[in-house]
Amino acid sequence: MAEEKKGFFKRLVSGLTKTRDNIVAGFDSLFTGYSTIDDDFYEELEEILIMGDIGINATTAILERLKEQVKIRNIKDPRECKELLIDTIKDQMTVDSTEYEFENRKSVILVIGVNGVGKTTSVGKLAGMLKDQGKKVILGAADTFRAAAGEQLTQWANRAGVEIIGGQDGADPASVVYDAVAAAKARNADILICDTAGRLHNKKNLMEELRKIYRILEKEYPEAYLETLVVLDGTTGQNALVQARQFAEVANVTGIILTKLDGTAKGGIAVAIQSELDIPVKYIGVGESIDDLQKFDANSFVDALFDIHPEEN
Ligand SMILES: Nc1nc2c(ncn2[C@@H]2O[C@H](COP(=O)(O)OP(=O)(O)OP(=O)(O)O)[C@@H](O)[C@H]2O)c(=O)[nH]1
Ligand SMILES: [Mg+2]
Repeated sequence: MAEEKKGFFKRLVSGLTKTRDNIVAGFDSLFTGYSTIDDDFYEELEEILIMGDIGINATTAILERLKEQVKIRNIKDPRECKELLIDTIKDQMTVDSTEYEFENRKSVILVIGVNGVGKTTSVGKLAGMLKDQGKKVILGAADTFRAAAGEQLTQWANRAGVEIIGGQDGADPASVVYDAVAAAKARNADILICDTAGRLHNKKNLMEELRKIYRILEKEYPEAYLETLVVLDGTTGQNALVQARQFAEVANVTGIILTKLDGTAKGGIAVAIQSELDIPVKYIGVGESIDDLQKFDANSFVDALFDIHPEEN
């Protein structure tokens, strides 16, 4: 690579440009356009938040909190509200560090989601990240449905420098998980990450498949902590919420990986997911290469959204 790749925060800032144009531009005219903080001001703010995919629950919570603080601090100038708003959004999105417990324990991460959202890519990136932390990682190629899914994951395993346990196309995904668990135990792996096939359109099959996988994990690997991450495509906006809800109905979803935040106008969905579903966004993806995934951090996400660190640009 001729030019050194930009840091993650910078990639996030540039990735969120369209989202920023979508939401934050409205804020700026709001904060400078009003001379007093009145009902009209709040109404316009509400509209901007909802139009920015932030969701009804989060919008309501953010507004309540803001109104309360404006009163307590006796703020009169709308311009003084901006920082308060930023802090309120951050509070709304903060993920407890205990949510990453699985990174420090013997665990299995099951990665699920609909077609093409970035499951396999995220599994590869996650493997690279955890390996860099000194963990022994094994991948389970439990997508035996789509042709060449195993090959794609093998390439990621090579990039990350981790071992992969694969099945043949058409094999039973649960039997791949069985083999992967046996390998994880034999090699004393810290983390087993299982890729799965993307298909929600057939809910009954998916439920059946997940139930079988969970049963194997429970029986063969009870000592491992189980983390189920749903991958959502950040460019799909409200649709991502619908998908997350559907997966939460069939699996014990413990977190979200939100991908493709590079170049979407709908990044506000990251705020919505947490408050609408009460499931934390644990990782975000901002590109197609191995270092384009990071733990979600509310502070840097909101700072990137508002482009708060101009000195780093
Ligand atoms: N720009 C961008 N592209 C991404 C990101 N994550 C994944 N992709 C791309 O999205 C496409 C689909 O990614 P996959 O990882 O194959 O998705 P999948 O969910 O495993 O797909 P299926 O297994 O077919 O259901 C690929 O072209 C990836 O490179 C991201 O964060 N940003
Ligand atoms: Mg895949």
